[in-house]
Amino acid sequence: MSRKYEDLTITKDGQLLLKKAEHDQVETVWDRYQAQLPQCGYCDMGLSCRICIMGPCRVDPFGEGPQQGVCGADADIIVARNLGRMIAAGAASHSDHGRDLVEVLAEVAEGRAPGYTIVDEAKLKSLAAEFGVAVDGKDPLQIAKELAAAMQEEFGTRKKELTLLKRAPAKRQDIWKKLGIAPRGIDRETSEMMHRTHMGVDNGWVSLLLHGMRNALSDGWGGSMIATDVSDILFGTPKPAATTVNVGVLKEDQVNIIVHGHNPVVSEMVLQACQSPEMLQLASAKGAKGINLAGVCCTGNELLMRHGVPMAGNHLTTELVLATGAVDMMIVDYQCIMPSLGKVAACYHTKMISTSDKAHFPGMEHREFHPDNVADMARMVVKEAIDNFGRRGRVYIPVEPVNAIGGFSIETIIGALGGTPQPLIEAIKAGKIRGAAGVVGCNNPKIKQDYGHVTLTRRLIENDILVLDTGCAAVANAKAGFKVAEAINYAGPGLKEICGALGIPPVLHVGSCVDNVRILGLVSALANALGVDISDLPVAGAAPEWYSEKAATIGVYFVASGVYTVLGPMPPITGSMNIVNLLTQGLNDLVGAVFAVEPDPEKAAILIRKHIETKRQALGLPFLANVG
Ligand code: BF8
Ligand code: SF4
Repeated sequence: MSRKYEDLTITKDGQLLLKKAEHDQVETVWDRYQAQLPQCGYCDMGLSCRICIMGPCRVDPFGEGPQQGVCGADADIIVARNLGRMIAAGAASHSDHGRDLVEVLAEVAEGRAPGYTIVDEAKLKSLAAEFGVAVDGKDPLQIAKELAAAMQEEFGTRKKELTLLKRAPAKRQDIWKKLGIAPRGIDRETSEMMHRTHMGVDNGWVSLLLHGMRNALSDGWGGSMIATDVSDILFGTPKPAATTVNVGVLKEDQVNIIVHGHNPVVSEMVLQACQSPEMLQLASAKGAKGINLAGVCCTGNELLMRHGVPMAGNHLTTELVLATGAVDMMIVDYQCIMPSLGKVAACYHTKMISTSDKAHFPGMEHREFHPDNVADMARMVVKEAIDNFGRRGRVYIPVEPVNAIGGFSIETIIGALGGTPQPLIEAIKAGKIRGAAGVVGCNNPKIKQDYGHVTLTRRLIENDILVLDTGCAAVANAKAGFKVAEAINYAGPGLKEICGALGIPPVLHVGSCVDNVRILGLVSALANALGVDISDLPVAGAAPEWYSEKAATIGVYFVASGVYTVLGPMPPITGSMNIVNLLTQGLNDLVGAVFAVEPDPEKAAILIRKHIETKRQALGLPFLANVG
């Protein structure tokens, strides 16, 4: 295929490795995307339904063909049901990840998870207190046992509401109660969404979307929040640490192991194994200068945040990183792992290992990791990676890595501010920082890789808007060089002054996708300090290149929490103008925030800046009347 690599990705490593992949006749996500064009217009608009076997059905958007499915569902019902199921899948993914961590915590408490410990005891205790678990006089393992049991309860039916909703400002909690969307149980809301969207249950597009918000909130203030907090308890609450990013983090003279996926349960143990003297000795005996563990996607982000482990790339780089020929092993857990990876790896010497009982892939060897065997399994696979080092062919690592700082948990951000959000509030009030934006989410071959994230972020910081980022957006911004102290030179004068004084970059890496809840934590702290609701703050969210169901769920819980959110790619909703209008306008009356869709990041930046100035004006703060 003849094409310009510059049209597919803004990254130098991506462009060079795409060329290499083409030379090696390796098919990538961009080739497969091309082969799918034109994609189905009905599906694109959300107008096709395959929920039952009277179908599949579709509604004609031009009014000429059928306007109802076999069951009688019209465009509004079909679009709402499809969106509802998308939200349910996203919530289920994050929340199941959270459940896996709670199970590890329970096993640690019982002494059945050798290798894991309680790293952040203070967080264990504060979380236990939130869940009503008495901590005085108890040893940490006993607290962990009771906390894990209390958290497991959250997943089922609690009848009232999730414990962590209390972290939201009181005004926000009231809105959820009034609308009847305060989530009751993490699994319950997902399960109810699947029920409601079965043929012949909920056929009200408004009630379906309201439940969609309840379902998404069960992730944001439930499953994902638990995932982040329990990860911090088990592996440490992140602190700023230097790291490096892009494919250049691979080392020609070392054993390169890549971890991919989301749950740090496996990758943390792989890291320990890579650092063990026994493995380092083995590597040296095989002629390697060391063992270089690097990450991609969110498992990578988890390790980057807590240990400064280098990051080889984000979603669309996951195949290309293998095309370097330098990866001796890729170890995957779950989510966002393209099923093509085994096939790509087969063109090189890379050994592919899948580790989760719930995630199997073609072309990978399956080694199931469980809490009781994980330390042994980690050593075993690292040893295999070392053995594989000698099988390498020619290696192509075409770029130098870029420096970055990660590890901005909310505790760290507040700590950097001197222990209270007040200095940030003062800077916002004075207009030195106009506001803050969360830039989050994926890569998607429909958008030039990283262009959306990097362009939007550049425009925001230029205009004195502090950016917090997560997931693949965070990796994109790190590759672009926005995460070093010197990056204040990209920022506007006010943001430059504040970040310069604090010694932090203008773009703060707050973690993986489940860590978007850290952003919820920060906006709650700001709102509480100001005595307002989240929807009153000069803040916004953006997912400029999103692709996944999880990202859809994050967007919905951001909006339902009061954060105006701009999506790059259009969700499959344009088949129902009722739904488009509700999501982009009507929700303002219900939750005080809406979605906007704007694939052009230059224009998305203007939308966000306008929104932030409007909120500043409403708060009685100095505002700019003419933006854009
Ligand atoms: O959870 S940002 S492509 S890796 S879904 Fe996936 Fe999207 Fe990346 Fe992380 Ni999040
Ligand atoms: Fe068709 Fe209705 Fe079945 Fe959907 S639920 S496939 S619209 S009959």
